[in-house]
Amino acid sequence: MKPLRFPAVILPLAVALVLVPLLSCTPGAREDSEGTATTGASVEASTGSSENQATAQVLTDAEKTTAGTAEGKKEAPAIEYVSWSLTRIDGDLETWKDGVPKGWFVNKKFKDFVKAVKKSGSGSTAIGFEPNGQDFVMAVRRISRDLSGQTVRVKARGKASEPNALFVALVYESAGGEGFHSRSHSGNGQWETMEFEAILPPDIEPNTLMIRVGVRPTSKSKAQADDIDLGLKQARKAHMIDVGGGFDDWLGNVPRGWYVNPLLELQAKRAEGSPDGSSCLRLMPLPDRYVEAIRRIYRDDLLGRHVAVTANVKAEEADAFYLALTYRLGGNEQVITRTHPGSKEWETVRLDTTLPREADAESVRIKVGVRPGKTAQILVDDVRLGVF
Ligand SMILES: [Ca+2]
Ligand SMILES: [Ca+2]
Repeated sequence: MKPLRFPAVILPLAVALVLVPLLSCTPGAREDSEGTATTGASVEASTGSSENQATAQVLTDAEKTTAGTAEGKKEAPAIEYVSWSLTRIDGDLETWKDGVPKGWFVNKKFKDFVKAVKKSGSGSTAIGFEPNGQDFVMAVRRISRDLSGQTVRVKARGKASEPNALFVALVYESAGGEGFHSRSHSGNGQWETMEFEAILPPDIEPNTLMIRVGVRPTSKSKAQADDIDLGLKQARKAHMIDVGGGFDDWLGNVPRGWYVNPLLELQAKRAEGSPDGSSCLRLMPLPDRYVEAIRRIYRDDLLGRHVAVTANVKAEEADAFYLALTYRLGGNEQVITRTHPGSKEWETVRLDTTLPREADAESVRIKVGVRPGKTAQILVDDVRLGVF
């Protein structure tokens, strides 16, 4: 537990209680297409003083937890971070010897049907296949590493002008028989990525796992492939930090630990209808104001770390809801946002980012809100913060 910052809190809180809080509209962030943006200092100016009331609440929560009164609280499942570590399989196909790409095997009888081809423009080399009318004309890469029990992802770029002609496949033998996973090219005549994931059984026979890329016997026209890769799934579980994102515990009109501009409390209310039967936060849009709930995160052990924020959200309009993580860096407000597609379904909205070491630790906030000019209500539940 990090030490409580009473001196930093009490003074602004006292100021906030004496002065009428500056209740101007909470501005939203300007965003670029990547969903990240920098806003001016106006965000801080408009929400700063009154928000410290929420700060006091955060500290109350911290004290309660220390005192052991948080018993019976549901432990939120950890957020996972999935990455794919690539296994070397010489999938770039740039080096050829005796008519075969390095590291790959091509049956001698396909010698006239498999060729190195220069891709137009890029200058790199791909593999070209010509159907022979009776065989699977293909190149094979044997995977000697034991990948039993792993989740893998196979990707290949391909160009073909017939559906189901060009394919990339993963095959193996295990106690359960032969395993086979594949993806075919759409046949649209363009370069596209063929990709699939497979969970491998725990008992793959040694040296039976292989990737095959080629054309089926039924195909009629030439096809090409390149950039074949094999990724191993790595899933890391986050250390979870409680942000009171269940919206089941309210203090008056405000979810405990969160700040809502008092003028907008009617727009951010407790509601039922969460998939797990619990309470949630209902956001009602306004024509000309952002309506949002803000959670300040008072920790300095997040700086320099990868953090992920998720929220379970139901929205009817695209781009109406936003989940944001904001912090100050060098005097500028940094904003990372993600939106809900407006599918009318509960969906997990997730953002990932790395907080810079130089960021102001006390400026980190999670925001859930609805943009101005929208009409339909938004339900939000289960806001979670994980650090990796
Ligand atoms: Ca290549
Ligand atoms: Ca809830």
